[in-house]
Amino acid sequence: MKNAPASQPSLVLCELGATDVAGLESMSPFCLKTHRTLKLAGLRYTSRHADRPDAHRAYNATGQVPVLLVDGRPVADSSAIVREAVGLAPGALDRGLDARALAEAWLWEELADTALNGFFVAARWADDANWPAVRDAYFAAMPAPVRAVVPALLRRNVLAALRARDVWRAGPDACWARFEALLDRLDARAPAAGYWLGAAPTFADVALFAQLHGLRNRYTARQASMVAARPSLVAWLDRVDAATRA
Ligand SMILES: N[C@@H](CCC(=O)N[C@@H](CS)C(=O)NCC(=O)O)C(=O)O
Repeated sequence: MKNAPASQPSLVLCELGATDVAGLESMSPFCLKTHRTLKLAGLRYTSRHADRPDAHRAYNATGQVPVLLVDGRPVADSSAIVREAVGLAPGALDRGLDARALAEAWLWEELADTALNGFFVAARWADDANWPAVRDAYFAAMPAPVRAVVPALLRRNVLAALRARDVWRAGPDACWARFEALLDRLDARAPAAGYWLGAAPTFADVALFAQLHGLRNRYTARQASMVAARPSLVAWLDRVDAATRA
């Protein structure tokens, strides 16, 4: 905990359950981003798990996770949590960044949370090859009669949202061609050594990592192999993983 501030408030991360994937703290990329942000910042925290995101609605009117309770005060939205963590552990998440690089770090964070996340959601919910395993993992706790109906209805809503986001509107082939083109550019941009914006990892690394690393498991095997085909990107992802895991 080399970055740990001398004293810190109590931090409770309201999130979903643990996963059955080794080294993956959450199936939610935004919760994964929050775990790795807090770890990189050297901040101690505990988790409060729930089966559904809206179980934490008392702390976040949108019904989404993550929410971080800071001495009991709810901070909802992973980007707001990053800003909070930057304030709690000065320098730990934006080390070495001047004003221009700091602005760029937020732009990368935005790309991760919006563009990359669209493909992430499509991989989990829209890709027919992945859906059966994703459905079984997400809805295992649901009673069988409800499980026969509700996941399909939720999937229909998520697909409608993905079409509205222009992720799925032109169909699967166009979606995955765009994803591969984006991966190619990220692979070409990935640093040969060090981290996305320099020698030290920053919140930009963590945000990009969360949306890409969260795909590198059996639930999204097709997209995992797309990422695996980009060696510079994979080497950087592994460095970020090592730097933010402890
Ligand atoms: N902008 C939010 C997005 C959070 C988000 O999409 N969380 C998902 C889980 S990965 C969720 O709660 N989904 C349920 C919903 O949107 O109703 C953030 O950065 O925290």
